Amino acid sequence: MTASIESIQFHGIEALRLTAASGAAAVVSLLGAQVLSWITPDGREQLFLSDKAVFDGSRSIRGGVPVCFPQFSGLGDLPKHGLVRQKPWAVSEQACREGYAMVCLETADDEATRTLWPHAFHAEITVVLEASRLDVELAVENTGNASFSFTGALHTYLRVKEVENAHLHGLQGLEYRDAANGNALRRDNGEELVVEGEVDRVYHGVVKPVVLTDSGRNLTIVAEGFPDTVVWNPWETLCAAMPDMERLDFRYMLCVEAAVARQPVLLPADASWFGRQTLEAV
Ligand code: TA6
Repeated sequence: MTASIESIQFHGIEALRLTAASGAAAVVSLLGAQVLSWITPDGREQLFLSDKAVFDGSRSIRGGVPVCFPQFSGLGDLPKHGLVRQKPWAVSEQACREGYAMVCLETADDEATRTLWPHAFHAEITVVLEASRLDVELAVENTGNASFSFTGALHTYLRVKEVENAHLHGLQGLEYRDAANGNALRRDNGEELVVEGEVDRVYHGVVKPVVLTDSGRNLTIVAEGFPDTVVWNPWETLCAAMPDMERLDFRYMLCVEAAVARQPVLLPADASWFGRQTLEAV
């Protein structure tokens, strides 16, 4: 099998399907530059995508890897998670080489973004699919003539068979902001994180890989350029209140997000920044 990229319609929107020589496949939508599916060579879907997700651009697509920029969550006055989740992005590059497939999508400031955030920027998402591995990279360039600062995230929704049986390793000893408990600053003393209720944590200074173990599957999650890792599961009550989630969907998802949240990035004019999240099924 050779690697390939084809244009497809996915839930009625424009998207690209990437296939790697290993048999792995991924779908990336132009709306939001969002990875919506990632299937490893064993045929297993690794990402959660809600059956009630909305694809008409009126809200962000619930699942996959939403891109949050220039604001993570409610860390500022902008709409939650920033300005680019519901934006149409354009394909700027695509290539298949030596068994892997790669696409780049780009967007920039426009009248709508400048009304809310008066800065000139260029943003690019690069997705590389290779063997059992998926890389998603966000690059931001300040194309204006004054500095700006931003926060952001790759808000990855991982699919799990049963969240209570999933274990996250690699966060022990780290400090986190507990958004589910009044934003208290705490330290994680547990050997592993098992989700048994609402979890909404921003872990700081994550340098080691985080490993998700779930029904016989190990997924290694490595971030570069993103110093924070967010772990989110809305649990029963919040999930039931979300119009684009099924009542029991909280059991089948766990967000492990590569984020820059605690310390915003200060980007001078003409400067660039990038951050990457690498997921690898092992
Ligand atoms: O990243 C975690 C978080 O900020 C949670 O607080 C939760 O609200 C989630 O993102 C989803 O946000 P959304 O705007 O997509 O509903």
